[in-house]
Amino acid sequence: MAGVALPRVLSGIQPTAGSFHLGNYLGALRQWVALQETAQAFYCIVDQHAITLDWDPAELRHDTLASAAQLLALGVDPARSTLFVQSHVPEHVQLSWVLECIARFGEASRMTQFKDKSQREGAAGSSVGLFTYPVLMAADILVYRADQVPVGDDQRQHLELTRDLATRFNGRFGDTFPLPEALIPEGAARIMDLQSPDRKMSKSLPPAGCVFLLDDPKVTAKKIRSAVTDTGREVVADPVHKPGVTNLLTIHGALSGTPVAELEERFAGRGYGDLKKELAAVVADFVTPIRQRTQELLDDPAELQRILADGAARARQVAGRTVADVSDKVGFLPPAGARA
Ligand code: ATP
Ligand code: LTN
Repeated sequence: MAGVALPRVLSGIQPTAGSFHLGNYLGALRQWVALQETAQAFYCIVDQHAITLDWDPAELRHDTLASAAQLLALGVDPARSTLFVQSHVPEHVQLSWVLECIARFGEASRMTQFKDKSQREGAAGSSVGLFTYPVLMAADILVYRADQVPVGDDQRQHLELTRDLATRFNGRFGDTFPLPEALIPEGAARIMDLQSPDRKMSKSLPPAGCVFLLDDPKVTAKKIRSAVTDTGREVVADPVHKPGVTNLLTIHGALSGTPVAELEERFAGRGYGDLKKELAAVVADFVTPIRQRTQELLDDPAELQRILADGAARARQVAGRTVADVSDKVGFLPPAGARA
């Protein structure tokens, strides 16, 4: 690879629960780990995005550390990737302000995630931060001039906004940002809730439908046993008529590395109960070492903080250069004594 620059990758995850779930892992985090081999990766725990909905400060602090521990346990390697906390790198917010001033109110209003997440309080009662959330996400990406962004399917629209903002900035101020591409996995881009298979698995829905990585495997087995399945008895993938069974097959296939067609053959003539039992075992095998490693890492919070501080220092070097360039291009007067 001598002489060939590695693509730059950035992604983020919110520390909004004590544990990540299978949707996060299969939709995004699994790609984070794989991409370390072929890219220069920046991975960010987006605590500033986590305060766009109501939050508890003590929980946020705990969940930020627990997120770092899980990412390391899943295989993010701080020697190869830059792992850090968003609020430790103030350049994200600095760039975000500039992008807010070139983003249009109309385009931000079209974001479907805002429409979904503002449903509870209504648009009028939601925070302005929830509204501008996608612009901060664009800044997370563009401040590293990232080429690729591994995310689940629900983030497609935010990536399009990011590309639109980058294009507009480049058009007005000269070539500054590459246009980042979303890397969305085939097959497992949208893992569905076990209780409501028409909705994506999410920590904001009731926990019965969400398989958390740090759940005790006995709890997970129960959630899988109670998963909503469909009428009929055949174990076949059919997203329209059998969304529940299809989701279980997708999770099994993605975790065990078995093509869904092969699973259908294996379960021919057997019922949903057999599929659920086997899936519970597959999930238990996967989470057991991760739960253990996460706990070991959480037992030494000082070491976790050291890894995050080191990551933030490395991230700031790159982000600082972008903000200096952007500040110059948009006409901010440099403070006296600042180095050119
Ligand atoms: P919430 O559902 O509460 O909004 P979240 O579970 O989506 O939160 P995020 O931090 O917003 O968590 O997402 C982290 C990553 O996980 C993103 O790349 C997102 O696309 C991906 N992701 C989240 N849920 C799923 C899912 N059900 N299937 C596939 N990918 C998902
Ligand atoms: N918006 C994303 C989380 C997120 C992100 C990012 C993902 C914040 N900043 C930058 C990729 C790149 C979400 O809700 N899942």
